Amino acid sequence: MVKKLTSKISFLLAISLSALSLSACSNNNSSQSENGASASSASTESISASSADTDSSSSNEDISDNTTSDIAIDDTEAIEIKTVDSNGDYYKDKQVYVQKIDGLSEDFMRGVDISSFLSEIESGVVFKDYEGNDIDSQGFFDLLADSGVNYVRIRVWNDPYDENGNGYGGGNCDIDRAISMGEYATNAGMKVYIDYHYSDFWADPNKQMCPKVWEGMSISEKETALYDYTKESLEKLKDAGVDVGLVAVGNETDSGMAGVTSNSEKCKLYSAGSKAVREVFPDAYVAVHYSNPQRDYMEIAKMLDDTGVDYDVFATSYYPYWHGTLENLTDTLKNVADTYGKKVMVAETSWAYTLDDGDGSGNTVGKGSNDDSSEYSISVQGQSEVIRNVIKAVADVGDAGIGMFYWEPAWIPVNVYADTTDNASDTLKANSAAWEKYGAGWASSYASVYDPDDAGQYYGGSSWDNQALFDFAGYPLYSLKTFGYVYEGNEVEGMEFEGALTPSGITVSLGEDISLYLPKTVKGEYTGDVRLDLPVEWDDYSNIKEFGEYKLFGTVTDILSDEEDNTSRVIIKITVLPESLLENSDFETGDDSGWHLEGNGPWVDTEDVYRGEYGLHFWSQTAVEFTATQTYTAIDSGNYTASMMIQGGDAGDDQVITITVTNETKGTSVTAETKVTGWLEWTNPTTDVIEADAGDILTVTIYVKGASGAWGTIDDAYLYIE
Ligand SMILES: [Ca+2]
Ligand SMILES: [Ca+2]
Repeated sequence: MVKKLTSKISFLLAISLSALSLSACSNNNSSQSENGASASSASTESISASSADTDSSSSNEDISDNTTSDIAIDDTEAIEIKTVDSNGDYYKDKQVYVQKIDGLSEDFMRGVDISSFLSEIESGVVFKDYEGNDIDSQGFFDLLADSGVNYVRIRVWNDPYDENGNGYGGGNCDIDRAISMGEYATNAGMKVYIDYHYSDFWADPNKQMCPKVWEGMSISEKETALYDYTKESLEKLKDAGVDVGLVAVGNETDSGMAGVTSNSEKCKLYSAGSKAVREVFPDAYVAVHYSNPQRDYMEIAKMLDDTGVDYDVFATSYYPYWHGTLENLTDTLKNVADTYGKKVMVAETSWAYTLDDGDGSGNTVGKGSNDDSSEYSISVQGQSEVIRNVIKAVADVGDAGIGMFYWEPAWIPVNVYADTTDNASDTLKANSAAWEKYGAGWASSYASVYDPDDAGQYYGGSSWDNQALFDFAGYPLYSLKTFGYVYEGNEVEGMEFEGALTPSGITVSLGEDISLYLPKTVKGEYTGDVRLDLPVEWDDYSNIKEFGEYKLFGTVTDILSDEEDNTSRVIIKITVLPESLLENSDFETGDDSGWHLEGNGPWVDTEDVYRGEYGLHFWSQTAVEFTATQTYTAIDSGNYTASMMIQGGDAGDDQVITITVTNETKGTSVTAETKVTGWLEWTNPTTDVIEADAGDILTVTIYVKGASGAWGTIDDAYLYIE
C-alpha cells in the first residue's frame, strides 16, 4: 500500500508538472524533461545560450549590487516586437466577446492573485490603464476593481530570506508585503484571500518544505508554532485594516504541508491554522486547497471529515491544459459540496494570450509545451473564455460554488526581452538583476540553499508573463474586463461564424448506448479567435451495430445568427470496440481480476485511463519489466486478434512493449509492438489474426520493459474474433 501510494503520488507529480519547475529554464532545459510531460524546448533554447552568464554565482553577486538605474533598459524595440500578434495588431487593442452567465451571484468571488505585484513595482514596472496612462499602485488595484475583480489573493511565506536578508524571489511574499498589497486592495473595495504556504518558499504538489525555524520540531511543537504564526500574522493584517475574507491553510497540499507528509499530521496542522483564523477573523472562510480535480477529491474530503478538520471551503487549482474537462471540475466539486456540506471554488486558473516569452526566462506555456488544446485559442479572447467558462463551471455547482481566482495576471517582464534585438544580452542582465534584487522572478540565487532541488538548479524570471492579463509593456488586456462582463455579456462588432471544429472522436464498447458518449455541443469558431459551445444534433446512428470505425454527421446551430439557415455540418469519428473475450479487459473492476501480473511496475489505478475509471498503470523507480497475461479457451473456430491502448514515457531507447496471442494448442503466435512516446499519446498495437479451432487454448501476453522511471497506462486490452 505504501509503495503503491508513493508511486501514484510520484507519478501524479511527474505529470502535473509544477509550473515552477518549468519556469526558469535559464540554464537547465534537460532537467525539465525529467518531468515526463512535454517541457518547453525550442523557445527556451536560445535563451539558455544567451543567459549563460547568469549561471555563475560570481556574476550574481555583481548583479545584486546593481542599482535600479541599471535595471532600466531601453526596451522599445523589443516591446514593438513582443506586444503585437503575427498581423502586427496590438494585443492590448483586442476586444473580447463574452457570453453572459445567467443568474451569477453578485457575491461570487471574482479574484486575481497578484502576489508578485510589489516586486514588480520595486523593479520599475509601470502599469497603465485602458487609456494608456501610467497608474500608481493604488491606481493598479482600482483598475482591477473597475474591471470587475472583487477579491485579491496573496500568498504568504513565513521567512523568504537567507541569513543575510536576501530575498528568495517570487515576490518575496512575507506577511509585511501581504499587508501592503492587502491595504491597496481594501482601499479599492476588494476583499483579500490570504494563501498561507506554511513554508519559506513555494509550496505546491511537488514540495511542501518546512519553514527553517520549524525544522526538527515534533508534530505537537509544529502545531503550536503554526497556530502562533497564523494568529500573529492575521492580527497584523487585522490591525492594518485589511479586509480578509478567506484564509487558506496551505497551498496545493496534496503531498503534505510544512514538511509533514502523513494525512493525520497534515490534518493536525490544518486544524491549528483554522483555529487561529476563527479567533482573529471569525467571519472569514477557512479553505483547504488541492491541486487537481482529476484526483479523488471525495477520498480527500472524507479524510478531512473523518479527522474533523474545521473548514468551510474545498478549493482546487484548475489549469485547462493539465486538469481535465470543465464538466469533471463541476461534477467533482459538486460531489464534495453535496456530500460534505462545503463551499467549493477554483483557487488558481490561467490561460496564455501568446506563446512568446517576454522576459528571457522560459514559460510554462510555450511552443510545444501545454499549447495543444483545441478548446480555446491562444489569444486574449481565449483568456476571456477560460475566465468566463471556469467561473460558470464553479457557479454551475449551485450556491456552494463561491469563487474563481486567476493566477498572477500581473507578473510581467521588468524589461521586455527579444533575442533578436542588439541589446538582448544587456536586457537579460538587467532582468536578472531585478530578479535577484527585488524578487521579480520566480526564484533568486539566494533560494538555492533552502530549495536546492528547484531554485538550486535553475532560478530565474517569470514563467507566466504570457498568461498575464497585462501585455509585456504593462497595458491591460481586455480579457481582464471579463470579470465584470460576465454579468451582462459583451458584444464585439462584426463577429462572424467561420465553422464548427471537428470534435474529438468517441470510443464505445459493442452494445453500449452511443448517445451517452456523443457530445451535446461542439466548438464553433468565429472571427476574433472566438470559440463558443454550439448545440449539435447527431444524425441517426441506429445502423451502427458491429465493431469498427464509423463517421457520423451532425448539424450544428450558430446560436448567434438570426438567419433562417444558421446551421452547418460536422463529422465525428466513432470507434466501436469488439466484444472482448477476456475478463476485465477495461480494468473497470478496479483491480487486476482476470489478469495474471508478474514483474515490476504494474497496478490498477485511476490515473490517466483511456476509458472509464480504471486502467493498468505502471511506474517504477527501478527498471520496469512485467507481463500481464490471460488465457482463453476458444469456443468458436475462427480468426482471433488482440489489441490494447497504451500511453506513457521515460521508457528509454531500449524499451520493448508487445502484445502477443499464442495458440498453445497449435504452437503458433502473433505479436504487435509499440513504443510509448509521451503523456496521453495513446497507441493501439493490434496483432495480425491467428487461427484457432474450438477448444484451442489461447494466451494473451502483454509485455512491457522500460528504463528506471518508465511510466504509463494500459487500457482496453482485447481479444476478439472476426
Ligand atoms: Ca518568461
Ligand atoms: Ca478502463
